[in-house]
Amino acid sequence: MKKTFAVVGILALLLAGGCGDDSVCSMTVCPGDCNGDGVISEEEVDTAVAIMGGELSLDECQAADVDGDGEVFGNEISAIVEATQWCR
Ligand SMILES: [Ca+2]
Ligand SMILES: [Ca+2]
Repeated sequence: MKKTFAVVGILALLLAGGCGDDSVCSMTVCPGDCNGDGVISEEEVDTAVAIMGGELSLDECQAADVDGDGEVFGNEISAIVEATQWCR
């Protein structure tokens, strides 16, 4: 049983683009999709990076905070950038 779960987990990671075992990479919705249209635009990636850098407030794009802890970190940017591959 446990082995089955492990295989499913590995497959899910491969499908997600090999994001590692980070929790933010297991999102099923598009992380960083500020306007919720199902597509992550370059602009939305830029917005997420700007929020991480403190140039913009998280209010500009709540979706950039993938794990919902109130801050945007590099791993979340990575998850958003990877998600641009399948959220489009
Ligand atoms: Ca969008
Ligand atoms: Ca966060």
